[in-house]
Amino acid sequence: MVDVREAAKALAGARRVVVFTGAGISAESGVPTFRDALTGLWERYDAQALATPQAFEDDPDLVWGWYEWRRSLIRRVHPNPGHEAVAAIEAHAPHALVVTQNVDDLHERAGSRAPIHLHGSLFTPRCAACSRPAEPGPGDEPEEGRRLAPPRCGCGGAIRPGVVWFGEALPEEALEEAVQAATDCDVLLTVGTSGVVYPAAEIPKVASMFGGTVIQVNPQPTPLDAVATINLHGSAAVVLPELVS
Ligand code: BJW
Ligand code: ZN
Repeated sequence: MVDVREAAKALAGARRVVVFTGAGISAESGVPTFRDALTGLWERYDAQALATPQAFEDDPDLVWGWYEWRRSLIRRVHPNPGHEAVAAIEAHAPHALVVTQNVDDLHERAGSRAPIHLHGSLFTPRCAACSRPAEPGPGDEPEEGRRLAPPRCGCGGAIRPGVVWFGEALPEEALEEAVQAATDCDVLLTVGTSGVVYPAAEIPKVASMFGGTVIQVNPQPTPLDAVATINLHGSAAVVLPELVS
């Protein structure tokens, strides 16, 4: 409670704020976190192995089916009070930037202006061969656990999800903007990330190194506990609204 008040005060007094989010912020909307993603009929697969260029090359129908299933799930869910509190923080701070690792669009749907998507988006497919953007399509609503052949580009290449897989570079401008904002910020609020995927996990560390106050919201311990000035152990949809009320 004391920590929540201290965190709310730090946020209210900050000129420059970065909100850095991971899968945990969307959990209470009904989106499984990345490390919990393979439940139900996807259970026998390993998310870390599916989210690679190699997996798409080896079995495009399996990987495309997984992503289309996730995209159809995102379409059916709604932003939660955590996303809404982030949009409120953004509206109140003189300078605020939302940096998300998430590939869903729930920040946008909650009213965040232009969140940076460090790991891309489920809604920006492109050709795996020529990189030309493709239409996200009406959504084939594949059944859970089902393979689905990816559409083809005019060049003959397979359409792939517009996400950043393991071993791929993050979008350069997005990463630079996020690192610059972390360098300059008074407060960085990190929410619902396990903090184990790099280079994204450097961002709270950069903020701390350059003198920013780091506030973490997560029900579980993470490696970022060591970096955070204030650790709020709770869920995003409960704790974040308390920071803006
Ligand atoms: C709640 C909650 C509630 C639950 N409220 N909280 C340095 C050291 C070691 C390895 C590396 C390194 N640098 C690079 C690497 C390799 C690799 C890496 O980091 N590997 C580690 C796993 C060891 N990184 C890469 O490969 C990156 N690329 C790269 O480095 O390229 C180099 C290069 C340069 C130039 C040219 C070419 C190459 C790319 C990383 C891309 C990551 N992509 C993914 C998949 C995206 C698509 C998809 O979704 O399928 O992004 S992986 C996955 O992890 C996804 C997420 O954005 C990301 C982070 O996960 P996140 O968001 O933290 O989720 P979870 O599930 O891990 O955690 C959820 C958290 O929420 C938990 O803490 C819960 O407690 C909490 N929670 N309910 C609040 N209600
Ligand atoms: Zn093409």
